[in-house]
Amino acid sequence: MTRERPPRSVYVVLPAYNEAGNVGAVLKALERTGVETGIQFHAIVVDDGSSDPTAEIVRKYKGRIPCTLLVHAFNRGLGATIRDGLLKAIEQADDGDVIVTMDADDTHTPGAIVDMVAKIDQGYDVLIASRYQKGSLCVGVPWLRRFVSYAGSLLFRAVHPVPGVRDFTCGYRAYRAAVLRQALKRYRREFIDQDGFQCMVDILLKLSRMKLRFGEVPLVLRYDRKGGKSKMKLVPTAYRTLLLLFRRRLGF
Ligand SMILES: Nc1nc2c(ncn2[C@@H]2O[C@H](COP(=O)(O)OP(=O)(O)O)[C@@H](O)[C@H]2O)c(=O)[nH]1
Ligand SMILES: [Mg+2]
Repeated sequence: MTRERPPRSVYVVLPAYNEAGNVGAVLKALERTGVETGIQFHAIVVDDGSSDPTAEIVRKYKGRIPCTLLVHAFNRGLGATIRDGLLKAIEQADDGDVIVTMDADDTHTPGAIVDMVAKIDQGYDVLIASRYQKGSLCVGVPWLRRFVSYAGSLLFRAVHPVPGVRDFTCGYRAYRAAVLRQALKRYRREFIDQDGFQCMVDILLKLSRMKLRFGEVPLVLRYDRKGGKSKMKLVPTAYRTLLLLFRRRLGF
């Protein structure tokens, strides 16, 4: 007789700043993927002081997919948003659950979640949807952005290698919930203490000091579907990320 795997939930943290035009499509895609795969999704949307009706759109989807909505009274930036979303996910998840972070702009397709969850079942702890794996596809990404990202990847691999990781900056990831809980115990308030987009790199570098198994799955990035401009400011983010890389390499 085959033993049934106990039901496991996947908590999806969605940082959202003025994503009223996109977040509904993301929640719909999660709902559809849940029906197709049997994965129990629970969305955690953090509306970071949006001036558009992001929160209202999310409330409309609450009956269709289990969903927690956190709202910042004013715009606090991606670092604080990811922190609040991850803390809520860690609070709600069981150790055997999976916690995912994903953009709310409808450029990340949920298929990668299915691949990442399968890898977690194989024994991996942290998975990245990577632009640098066979089978990845990036549609509509401006060339300068591609170039800076790739240069960053090469630099990270040379200066602060993490076995199994090529894409250090992509925010689309899956973590075994127990691992994030462990990291929170180890680092406490310092676990997620970077303000801007560099918070994602920082989380990865901190986790790399723990004995964990890292892996990647191919990313399909549909930048052509992005409604509105990127909120990531390339030059300041690249500068802060570089600074962080060298600080962490030197051990502080
Ligand atoms: N909370 C918060 N989220 C943000 C902010 N800026 C961007 N985001 C969200 O972070 C994710 C990444 O931003 P995005 O514009 O897609 O950057 P890109 O994918 O790097 O071009 C999206 O889900 C945004 O809604 C911000 O100031 N605060
Ligand atoms: Mg995006």
